[in-house]
Amino acid sequence: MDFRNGIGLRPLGSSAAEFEQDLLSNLYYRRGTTVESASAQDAYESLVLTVRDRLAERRARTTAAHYAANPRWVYYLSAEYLLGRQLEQNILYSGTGEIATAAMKALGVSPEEMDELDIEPGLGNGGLGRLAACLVDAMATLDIPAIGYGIRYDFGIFKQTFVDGAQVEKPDDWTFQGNPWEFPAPDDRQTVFFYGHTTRDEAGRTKWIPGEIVLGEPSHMLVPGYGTETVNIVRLWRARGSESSFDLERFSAGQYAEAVQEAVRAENISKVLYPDDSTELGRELRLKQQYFLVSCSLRDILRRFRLWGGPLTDFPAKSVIQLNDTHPSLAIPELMRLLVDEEGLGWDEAWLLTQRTFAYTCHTLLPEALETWPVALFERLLPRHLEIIYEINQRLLDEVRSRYPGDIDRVRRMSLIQEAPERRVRMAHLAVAGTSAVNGVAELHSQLLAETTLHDFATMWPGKFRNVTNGVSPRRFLRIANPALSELITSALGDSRWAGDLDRLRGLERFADDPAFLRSWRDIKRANKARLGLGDPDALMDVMVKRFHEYKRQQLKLLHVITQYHRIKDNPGGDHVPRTVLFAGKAAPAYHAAKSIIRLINAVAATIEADPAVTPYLKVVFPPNYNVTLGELIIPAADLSEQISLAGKEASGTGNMKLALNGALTIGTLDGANIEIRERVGAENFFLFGLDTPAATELKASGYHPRSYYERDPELRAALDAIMSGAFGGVGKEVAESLLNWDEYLTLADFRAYAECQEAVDRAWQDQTAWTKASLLNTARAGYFSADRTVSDYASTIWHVEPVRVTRD
Ligand code: Z15
Repeated sequence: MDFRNGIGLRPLGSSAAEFEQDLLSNLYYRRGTTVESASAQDAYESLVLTVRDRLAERRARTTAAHYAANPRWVYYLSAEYLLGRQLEQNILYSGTGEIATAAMKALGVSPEEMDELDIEPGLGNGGLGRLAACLVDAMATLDIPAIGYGIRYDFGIFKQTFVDGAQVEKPDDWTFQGNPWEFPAPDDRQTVFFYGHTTRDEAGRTKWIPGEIVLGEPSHMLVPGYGTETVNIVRLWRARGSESSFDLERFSAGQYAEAVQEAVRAENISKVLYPDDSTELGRELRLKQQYFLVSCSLRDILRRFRLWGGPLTDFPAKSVIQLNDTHPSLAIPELMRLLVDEEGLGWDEAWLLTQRTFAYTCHTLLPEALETWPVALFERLLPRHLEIIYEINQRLLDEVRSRYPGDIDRVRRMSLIQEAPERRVRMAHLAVAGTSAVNGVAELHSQLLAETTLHDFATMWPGKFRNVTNGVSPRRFLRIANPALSELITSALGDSRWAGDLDRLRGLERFADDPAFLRSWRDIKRANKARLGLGDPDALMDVMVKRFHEYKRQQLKLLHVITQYHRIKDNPGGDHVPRTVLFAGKAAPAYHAAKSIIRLINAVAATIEADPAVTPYLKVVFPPNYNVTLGELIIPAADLSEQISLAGKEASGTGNMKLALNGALTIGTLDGANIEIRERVGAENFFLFGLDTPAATELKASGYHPRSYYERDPELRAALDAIMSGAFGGVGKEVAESLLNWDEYLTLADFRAYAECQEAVDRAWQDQTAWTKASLLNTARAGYFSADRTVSDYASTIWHVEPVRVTRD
């Protein structure tokens, strides 16, 4: 075979007959079964392999094109990826929809049955993990040579169940049946060190003598681009014991369990995803996971760089590494260690190369989400990295002292080491110091980062700071999640190019006053509600889907639900707007306050459900286990999108974008990307309420007394009194008490404005034509929130990379 001319592959067939043939051959040769005895799982796995092969072929051509182009690569480092189900997306992206459907018919299985067997890899918590998935999708779509690096957790985010309304977690053994989408590459395994100590050799070079050695074994999943030939990958590392971790002596002595205990310990590193979103637990195993990801990925990146053979000084010219939050920020001292200790470069040269290679995305402003690790833990687990961090810190603080002579408080604030109450390493400071670009994830967030959390750094290095507003995949969250609306859009716009060029949705604006079109728009929303099957499809579907966190204020929505319940009870014959209120989301298992809110929502839902005077107007539903798959079902059914975080707390939000894109109107605060959504869809198509960031800051500073709101507002008082008096099965008193006594996130201060805004929502809903027009305009004007736009912003302002086109040859 001549590999210089094409890739030496006989192309797979694109006809229905060829697809069916390939599927049968996968059933026989790969599954080892027959049509007669095939189970649904056999059919599913054969289908996956048939689709996967067509993408693998494109992957081979992509690799060939990348080799030929020798481009600058983007490496996205993320501890989390929430990829969602793969089957439907890969069928869409491989253009095999029709032929796959025909082949499944011939086999006697339905597409729905196949989708049910397609397990979602839940390798993330929430927004940050799903953002990573949307960005890798968009990088492939824009033909950017990129690899996403992550961890292949054996157990993903826990499965949420409710027992008596309380969240109970179940393990997510997502690979129980294997994972047919994955390509293991054990030959690319890497060695990772932990613990031990450092020594210097005669030449003065530092050497790390590890106390534990673990192997990292990669496998990858394909990440196809939409409407292009590019197929990129995410490469996920799994920890394995090394040969030496097997204790032969103990084995010979019959101590079998003890003989493998070191290997078991090693494999625990990638055993389970930490289920905390936006809070840090500070567990040793978590730091081990982070270093494991970083060490394996950097060695792999360097291996790839060496294939090309250029001098190390060209490393940044060929690689940009984007850090998804501080979770992979150990990559900074790790690259320094590789360059200085292993490659023998001088500190200054290594530092310039390191800074030029990395960029850092910050996703929060919450102090409890900013990672810090005890120096003592670092010293034990990563002794050499601590030395390197001290050296980085010394040089950083020298720069601070020379720029701001005498300003010792600034030195203390900017240090990589927090001194009191305990010495800890500040990972965000490390990430800012070791990168050439730092970005927030929405305009307001980036501005607040520079004004508050990272103010000192933004003052010293103003050129480093950027904004890149988040975006979402229009393929997954509109084309796949909402097929009926997608068809309507395609027929209105004349083609389906909008899915790869979302600004084209603007073309829908000319139907904003077309009664027949609005009728279709409304019918589809109704059908999506019926498909979801939770509540009356003619009721207003009011949706709050996101992780449970007090700053997101599910409790504010709940207080309003209770108020609405009271209003209906007090006036059973009134013309109340029928609503289904849908909550969905998980709470971190150790976050008791969030779990109390979940339990109270379920209790309120049950009380309402048991009251026939109220059920015609109000229903509260809480489907368990919110994940990407469930989101794809709920989001297209939403009329109203709840984005009610306290202003200044939600970095961006991305559910807000998905919901607006699917024609939900937002009720929201001036927080995160809500501000940009409102600017684009138009203030008249958005329900705004509540304190803005300066007002919230000022209220807190001037002394906030939640009880005064309780005392002045009879409806608010009635809602809290109902909880306190046990009206909801005695559940939730601690929620009410915490609001009355502390209310960290100013829930009571925003209650009245929220209730009034909800009345404006009810009034707007009475005019269905006007509502539907606003819904259409939300979709038409949401093009900016495509992850394709986000990635093209990263590419032009931070990565400075060019696309590489892959041809069909
Ligand atoms: C996470 O999902 C987010 C921030 C974090 O600090 C962590 Cl640890 C997890 C979220 C933000 O809360 C959300 O506002 C943002 O849209 C999302 O990251 C993606 O940037």
